[in-house]
Amino acid sequence: MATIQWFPGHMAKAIRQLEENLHVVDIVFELVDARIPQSSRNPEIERIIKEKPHLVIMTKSDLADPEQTKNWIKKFKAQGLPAIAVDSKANITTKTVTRISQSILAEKLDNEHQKGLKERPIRAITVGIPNVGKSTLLNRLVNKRAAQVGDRPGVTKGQQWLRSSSKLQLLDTPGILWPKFDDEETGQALALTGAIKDQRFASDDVALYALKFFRQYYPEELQKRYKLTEDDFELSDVDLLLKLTKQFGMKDDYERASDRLILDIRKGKLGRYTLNRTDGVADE
Ligand SMILES: Nc1nc2c(ncn2[C@@H]2O[C@H](COP(=O)(O)OP(=O)(O)O)[C@@H](O)[C@H]2O)c(=O)[nH]1
Ligand SMILES: [Mg+2]
Repeated sequence: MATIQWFPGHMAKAIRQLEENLHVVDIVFELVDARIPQSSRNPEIERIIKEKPHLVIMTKSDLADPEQTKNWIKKFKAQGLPAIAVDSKANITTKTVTRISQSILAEKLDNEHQKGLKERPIRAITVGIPNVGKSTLLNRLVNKRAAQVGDRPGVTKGQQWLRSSSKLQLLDTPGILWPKFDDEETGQALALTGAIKDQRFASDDVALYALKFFRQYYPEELQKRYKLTEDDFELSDVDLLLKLTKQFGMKDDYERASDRLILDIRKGKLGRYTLNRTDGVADE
């Protein structure tokens, strides 16, 4: 996938499209990466979707630290935001998403029922930054049948509703949000998980960030994977990276070694991890 360059014009257009689509849905599924529930959020989202019911779906939870995921769900709830964690590859995901959507919208659906309106499926749109897992979740929810259930007035031309079940249908075009990375740590967290591929983030900087992070939060995984000794843990991050470079048989090519370390982490070779720690997030 080509890197998306976000220019103000792109952003404005994406927001406009999303705002149009909001008129035809009952609920917004905001996708965030469970490993970086804060860094993968676009801070504008709440302002854009306003009063529309809103469910935070933490994707890739199979890669995230389960304890942290639980805490994140609590944190979102404390902010008045219902949140769930999913693995989009798992079958159960469709049922989970449908059930929680029904419970969030229970009052609205009940009211419609009281008024004698016919039962109808919940209409939803997925939104999120590139690579957060929008297409994967959509495919899971529509079970690849990608059933088109016809045009509806107000839907941007060319868009279709995809049927998930008799209870849920989704717009086929997700809303794309841009990541915001004006502080270094957010940028590095996005780069380490593969959310952004941007030359502004040099591999060795990302690798050093990763080493520092894993030494602090998951030292055993780091030790196991690279057979580190106690002395290795006394080294500076830079010296540890140089040691790993030699260990990988890459002489002094620490950039290549950085790429290897980053790939190992993305693939989960160092276990499940959450980069945005709940203990570091201020309660709101
Ligand atoms: N492990 C895991 N990988 C996922 C999950 N959801 C998406 N992915 C992977 O994340 C990458 C980006 O997913 P994609 O759906 O294309 O993201 P999009 O750009 O938001 O549409 C792909 O390699 C997916 O296989 C998930 O729940 N678990
Ligand atoms: Mg996609």
